[in-house]
Amino acid sequence: MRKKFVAGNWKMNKTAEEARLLLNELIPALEPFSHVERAVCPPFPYLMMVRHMLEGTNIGMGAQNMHWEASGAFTGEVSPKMVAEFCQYVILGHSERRTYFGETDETVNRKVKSALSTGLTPIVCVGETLAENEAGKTAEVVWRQITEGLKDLLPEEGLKLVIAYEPVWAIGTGRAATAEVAQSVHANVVRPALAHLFGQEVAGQIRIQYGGSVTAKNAPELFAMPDIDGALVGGASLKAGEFAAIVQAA
Ligand code: G2H
Repeated sequence: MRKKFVAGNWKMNKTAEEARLLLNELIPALEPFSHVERAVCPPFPYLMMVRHMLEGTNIGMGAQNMHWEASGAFTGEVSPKMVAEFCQYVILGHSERRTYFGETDETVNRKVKSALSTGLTPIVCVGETLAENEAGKTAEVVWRQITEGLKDLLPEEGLKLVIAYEPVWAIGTGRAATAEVAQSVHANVVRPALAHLFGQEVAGQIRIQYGGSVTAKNAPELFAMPDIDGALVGGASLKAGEFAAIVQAA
């Protein structure tokens, strides 16, 4: 049985004060739903503050990115160890990182390996663009992102992963994939690619989140699907009531 996992990706939003106010509302709102694994992923400067605020709760925290190297002359970067001092999770390979910051399957692979060896749980994002979708290339693109991004991992490492299927055309557009479309990609592409890498048994235990315009309205339908094991939520995670309603639906 895969425990549902809902994570809020705040992206580059909120001042420190706004983040504090959001959490003051969010923590009690999420408290009752401990049957769902839940986490927030704030911007780097707020990780320490949010860690303090989450103390004594069972709400987790993730970073939105990290470098693969342990330390060194990498101005502006944050190491896996720095992330692991505060976080349990790290989002890797988000499409915004791939589109605007040149991340590739190869850099995602390096980051995934570093995250795992530092004890972090990577949330690895995959998903096709609109043009790829319209060209009928969804399966090919997602298969490649998974098999290349997770290359050379052992099955026991595979077990520690979370995958987020986020079709790029659905991100921040208000146009979420239908539950049937997301279920079909999860069941027919993502899980078989994981089985190809790690075997059927491990693949059956890895959580696959859906991401892309998830709201309190569409969450129940999405979570009713057998291979949708939670969500990576962007815009709707910036409002306490809406994010709590999404968690409640899981
Ligand atoms: C996809 C998602 C969160 P949104 O990027 O990762 O964002 O829910 O705003 O589409």
